[in-house]
Amino acid sequence: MTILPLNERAVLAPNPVAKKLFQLIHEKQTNLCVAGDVTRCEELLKLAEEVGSEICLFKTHVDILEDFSFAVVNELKKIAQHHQFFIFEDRKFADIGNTVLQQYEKGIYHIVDWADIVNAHILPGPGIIEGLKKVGLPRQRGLLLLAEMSAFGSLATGSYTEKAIEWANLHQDFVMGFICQRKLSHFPGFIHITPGIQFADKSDFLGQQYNTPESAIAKGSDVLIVGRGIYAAKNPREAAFLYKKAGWQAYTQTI
Ligand code: S5P
Repeated sequence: MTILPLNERAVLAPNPVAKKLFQLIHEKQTNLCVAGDVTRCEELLKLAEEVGSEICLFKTHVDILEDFSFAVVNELKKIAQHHQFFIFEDRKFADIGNTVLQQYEKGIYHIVDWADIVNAHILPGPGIIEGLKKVGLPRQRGLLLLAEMSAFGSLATGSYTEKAIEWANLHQDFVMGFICQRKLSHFPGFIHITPGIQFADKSDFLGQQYNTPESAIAKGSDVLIVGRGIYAAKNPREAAFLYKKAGWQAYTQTI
């Protein structure tokens, strides 16, 4: 199989964030996403600043921040602008269209105001995509569908995964790709983003299962999400550099 270069995939991507993300990965030469799963705003901003030069995406779980205030997202946006990366709020929406639309736009977090990318489970049916799209598309945002999960015993397999691909195809303007464990679609405009990455592939004893950067890329992933492998490392900046290097080298061997 021939894999198109990222700048050509940027041209083919219908979603505006996917387009910019492919181009950024190509120019910055990094397919690394750091999961900033820390619980204090100061730690989150410090981590973003430390790893910013090595990443294309910074993934947040804004609802685990114990001292959340809107200032943190404003600061994060400044860091993202300075270091050139996109912000992905890992909200994993999972309700009916009318509810997720409000969760995306309203509440404490006003996610659509600052997150370039969010993700959603497809369990409630295609209405979840339509609800999020109403709010996100006019703001030029992108949606990733959770087509597979990294955790042991995940039910997102088989026909469930197939449905995610089918509904993504119907909403290519807003759905930019998948959270998955391998390449799912041969449409080059979709991006495949894979969590559960560590150099030492093992488990965390709470169901998480890890692949190495090399094995995830060999299975067709485009972007690798690393959480504890980086933020829990003695030196997160150095760890991010090493994961970036491994991910990028593995990618360049595929083209
Ligand atoms: O299937 C999934 C989907 C996601 S988004 N498995 C995951 O682990 N994630 C997220 O990726 C998870 O919520 C966490 O933020 C990150 C993995 O963290 P790590 O510390 O295990 O690398």
